[in-house]
Amino acid sequence: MAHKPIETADREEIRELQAERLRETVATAYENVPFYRDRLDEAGVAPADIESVADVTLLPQTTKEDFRDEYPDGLFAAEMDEIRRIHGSSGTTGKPKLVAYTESDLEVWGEVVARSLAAAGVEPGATVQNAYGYGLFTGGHGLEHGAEALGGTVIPMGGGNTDQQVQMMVDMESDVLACTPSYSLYFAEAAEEMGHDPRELPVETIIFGAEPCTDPMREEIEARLDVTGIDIYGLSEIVGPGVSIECHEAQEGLHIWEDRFFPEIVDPETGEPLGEGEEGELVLTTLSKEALPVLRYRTGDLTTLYYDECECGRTMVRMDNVTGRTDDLIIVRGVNLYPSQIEHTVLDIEGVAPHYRIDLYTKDNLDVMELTVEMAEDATKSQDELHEVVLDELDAVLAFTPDDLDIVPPGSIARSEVGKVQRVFDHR
Ligand code: DLL
Repeated sequence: MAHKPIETADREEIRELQAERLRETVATAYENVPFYRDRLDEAGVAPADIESVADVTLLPQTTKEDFRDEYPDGLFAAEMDEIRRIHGSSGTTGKPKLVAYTESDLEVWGEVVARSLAAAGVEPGATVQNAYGYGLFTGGHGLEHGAEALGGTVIPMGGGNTDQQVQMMVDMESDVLACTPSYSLYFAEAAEEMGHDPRELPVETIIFGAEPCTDPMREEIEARLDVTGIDIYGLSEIVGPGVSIECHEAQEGLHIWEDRFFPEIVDPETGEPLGEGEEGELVLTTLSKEALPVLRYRTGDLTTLYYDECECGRTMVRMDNVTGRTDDLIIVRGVNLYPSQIEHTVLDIEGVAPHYRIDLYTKDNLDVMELTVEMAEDATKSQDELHEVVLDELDAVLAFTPDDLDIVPPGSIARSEVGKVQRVFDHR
């Protein structure tokens, strides 16, 4: 059931609300953020030019470089005395992108995460064990606030301490585990080592996000822990977790909370808008953020939007699961590939565990890929047999084979206990 009536409103009502909020957002950005005033002036667009949502395309786009250039607070639209919270996304290099929230922003964030949890089938009274990291990262605090706003009980475990997490889940009978997809597998392995059957643990729903999860990976998580796995998406620049989530009824695409975030899909090369059903880069505009209004943010995440009806009754647009980013693209010997394509193909093979790594090198001025794939505990094929099957499958599905393929025994690939998993190691 929808948490808020707007989730099932008709398109016209949604469009009207979006238009009203878009006008306010552009006006706030223009008045309070010199960066946006300059950009809008350069584009020759005045806030009064924005009438309907179709006018969003008149607005300049914002990139992650803009966040970096405006570090620390150049994009903030509120004074420090109105800002109640700062978060940041670490990134792998350089300074974090800092993001800010007023009291009202925190309330909206709590509301969209509460809505997300409700869509995931989590009910008030549920015990939510939160294994997302706390600190500058938005995962821990975001899920906590939303679960409390829904009327749940939060166990703020944060990342890591897995033995303690398993024990806590058993002792407190946690219904929900919130964590990255890779951590849920780590959690299952640790539980097994502690003598538990992961399928017998109390958890019924895993709210996973913050990193991509292909279908075979989801199937593995759901089977290993006998849970429903729900994909939640979000990013610090826009709010944190809670931009969109799968509904438990359909588990097919993530409903974007369109009354708060306006989505578009653009061609990643040209930045030009693409039509419904076309895959491209997700671009988001905040519709009610006070401290950090963001116009047309180039997320770098690749997906597709669908406006058709969903069996859950929600009318809010759905996006496909994000399995790739524009900057993930690997080009080896002229073949363009996303790591998720390799993951999808390899994990579909019987006898392969959901653990792999991709190493990229340069040899004699050419890019070279080494793929390491772990065998499942219950694999019936030998290492050599799996080697052949994996190569054949990659060739058949992707018309690609790595320069080097290593099939390694169960447990050989290092697991990540905290943060986001890294599977691609670029040594070039
Ligand atoms: O990862 C927010 C979050 C926390 C989302 C907890 C879900 C759960 P950032 O650290 O700013 O914020 O990273 C945002 O992570 O642009 C995507 O590339 C990726 N990402 C987030 N959720 C998903 C997902 C949080 N469900 C970046 N599937 C985004 C795939 C995701 N990628």
